[in-house]
Amino acid sequence: MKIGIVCYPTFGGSGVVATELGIALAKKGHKIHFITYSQPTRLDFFNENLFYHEVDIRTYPLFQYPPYELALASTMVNVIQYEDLDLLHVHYAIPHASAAYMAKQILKTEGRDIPVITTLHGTDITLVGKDASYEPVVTFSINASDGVTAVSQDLKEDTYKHFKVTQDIEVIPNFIDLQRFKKQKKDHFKTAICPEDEKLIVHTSNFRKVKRVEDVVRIFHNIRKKIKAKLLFVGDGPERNNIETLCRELDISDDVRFLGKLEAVEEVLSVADLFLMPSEKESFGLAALEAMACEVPVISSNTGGLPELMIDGKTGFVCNVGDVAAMSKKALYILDDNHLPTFKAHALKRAHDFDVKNILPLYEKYYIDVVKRTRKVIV
Ligand code: GMT
Repeated sequence: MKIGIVCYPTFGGSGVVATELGIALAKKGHKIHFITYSQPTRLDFFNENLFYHEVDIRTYPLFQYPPYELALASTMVNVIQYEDLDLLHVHYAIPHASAAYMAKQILKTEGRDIPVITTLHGTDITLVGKDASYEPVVTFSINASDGVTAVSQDLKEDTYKHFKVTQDIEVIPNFIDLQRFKKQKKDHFKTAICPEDEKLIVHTSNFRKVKRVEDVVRIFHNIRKKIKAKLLFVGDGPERNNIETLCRELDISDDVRFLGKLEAVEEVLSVADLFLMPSEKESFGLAALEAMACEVPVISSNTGGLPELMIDGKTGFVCNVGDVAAMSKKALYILDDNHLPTFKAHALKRAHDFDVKNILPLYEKYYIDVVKRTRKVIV
């Protein structure tokens, strides 16, 4: 098939999932056209089936806000027409689903009905989307899509709870490329970070409030009272300064390192003993799955789709949001050398359930179903 993929090209989970999906589809022979405002982070190599179309946003002194959605819709129209796409798959409802609706209507006037699939990723529903400033457009554009998927059952239920959605929502969970995300031999890195064989704890995120990064610091502080440990932060974002201040106040800065927006996160995960994800809300928790694929057990909150990914007591533990005491106690249990190898093995085993090989066919089948039920050409 010839498929257009629209996403945020940055480090966020939705952009990662969209890019990895496009790459996996291209490897199976589909022609994949990415339409974004800059090159997606993980799209940094040549493949004959992968194409990239940059949205050109022209500004003008009159525009206090450049009209990105219009530029995006126009690029969609051009790519769909000139590349003769069979399907448009947009990731993250705002503003991709509404821009897709506009593109679809424009193309209808020219006799083409392009099927549009919207994948909901989480914050487009649970945070930003349900805000009154976006809600009517989000509701409308979800209902106007030809197909809608959500990355967890919880997100599907949240969508029905917060929006008057009449569409069926198909749950297709996120996935992982186990060729890339696997434990690599990085002993030199472990020795450099943990010269005294300390246990290594890792957190990766965009450091937004919703991630509760402060809980990560407090859990680590409790762990370190009992055993030798180091904490690595991967990523960056608005909470970074507060977190650094808290580390100083708790006098743990020497054991905490901020690595910034690392692309090769799997190298860090390869030497980690525990991953912390205490989020307020998490529709799926892709970063936790990446950790599990690298044989790292996870302590997470019990919010959103995390209980669908984690197996409590096996792949790690699932605790109430904000229960730092329980998370600290359970972290120490996992990090005990008598327990750690079993948790690591269970984490890897669970990650295999989300192997791209298992999930990709679900998308392909869904694409075919949606294309079949959408008339391609209006006569
Ligand atoms: O977590 C974020 O703030 C980024 C956000 C995004 O849209 O990129 O992530 C969401 O989508 C990911 C991919 O489907 C999910 O794994 C994350 O759980 C989800 N984040 C939230 O629900 C907060």
